[in-house]
Amino acid sequence: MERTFAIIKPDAVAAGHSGHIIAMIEEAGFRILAMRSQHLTRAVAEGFYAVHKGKGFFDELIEFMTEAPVILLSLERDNAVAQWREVMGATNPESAAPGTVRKLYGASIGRNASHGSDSVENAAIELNWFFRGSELG
Ligand code: FUP
Repeated sequence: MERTFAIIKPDAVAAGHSGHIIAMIEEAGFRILAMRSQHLTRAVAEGFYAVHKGKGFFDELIEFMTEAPVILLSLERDNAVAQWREVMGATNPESAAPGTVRKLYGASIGRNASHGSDSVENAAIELNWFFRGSELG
């Protein structure tokens, strides 16, 4: 079993798509270990995306991620990191496969409806950034 970290981003939550995205997660065989809604502060969003600090899209990314509440999830299944990235689709919704979260609900590379960790190592870091050990079981 493997764990990954997911965010249903402000655009998808505000548009009322979180229910369907959670259903997609469950239909793809993930167990939801932890889940909550949170309106990210600038400090939390900047810390989470620290790796992108200095890039041209950073300020826009932080504005977007703090504009409305998100849903944070800890997900478990075999090969969870790669499997969730497959359900999400490519970063840019234009290139995402049909039926993926980003194809269905993303508007642009910036406003792309969801986040997923890109490695098992980063999943552990990101889960620890948002959840207490006692919440993760
Ligand atoms: P991903 O792992 O698919 O979330 O993509 P990245 O880690 O490359 O990017 C993180 C977030 O930065 C994306 F979800 C959206 C934003 N981004 C942009 O806005 N423009 C870019 O050119 C690249 C990323």
